[in-house]
Amino acid sequence: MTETSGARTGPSLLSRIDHVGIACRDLDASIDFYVATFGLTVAGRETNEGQGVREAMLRVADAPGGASYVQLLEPLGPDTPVGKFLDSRGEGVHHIGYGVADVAAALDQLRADGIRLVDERPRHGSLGAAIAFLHPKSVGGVLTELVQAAAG
Ligand code: V0V
Ligand code: CO
Repeated sequence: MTETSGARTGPSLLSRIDHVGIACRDLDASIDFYVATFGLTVAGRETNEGQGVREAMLRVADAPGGASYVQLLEPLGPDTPVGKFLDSRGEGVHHIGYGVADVAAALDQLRADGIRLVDERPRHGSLGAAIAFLHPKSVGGVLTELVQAAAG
C-alpha cells in the first residue's frame, strides 16, 4: 500500500460504491445467472473497444447519489486487461468502481499524494460515465476505478 503524505482533510474523495466489476468468460451466461439467481435487471450493455470489453451493468439498488451495479466483463481478446486477468486468475472480482464528484479533480489529488494512476485523464465508461483507474499495486492489490456518473 502506498504511503500518503498525511491525513486527508475535508470530505471523502469517494462518495459511494458505483459498481463491482466481475470478470467472466461468457457474458450472456453470466447475465442469465445474475438475473435468474438474484433477480437483477440489466441497465445497459455496451462494447468498449478502448477498454477491451463487452460488458453489462445490472442494477442492484437505487440511492440518492446514484444507483449501484454489478458490472459483468467479458474480454474482447486475450491481450486485454480482462483477458490477461482471466488467464492468470480465472473468473472473479476484477475491480471496484467508486463514485466521485469530479474524476479529473480526484486524479489531481491522488497524483499529488503519490498514488500510481493507470489513467492520467478520464476515459469513457459505461452508462455515459467518466472513469479512471488507479493501479492495483498502489491500492493494496485492488484495481480501483473512479466513476463520475453521467449528469442526470
Ligand atoms: C492485474 N493485476 C491485478 C489486476 N490486474 N491486481 C488486482 N486486480 C486486477 N484486476 C496485477 C497482476 O496480478 C500483476 O501482479 C500486475 O498487476 C501486472 O499484471 P499484468 O497481467 O502484467 O497486467 P498489466 O500490467 O498489463 O495491466 C494491469 C493493469 C490493467 C491494472 C494496468 O489491467 C489495466 O490497465 N486495467 C485498467 C483497465 C481495465 O481493467 N479495463 C477493463 C474494465 P504481479 O503478478 O506482478 O504481482 S472496463 C470498465 O470497468 C468500464 C468500461 C466501466 O466501468 O465503465
Ligand atoms: Co468498471
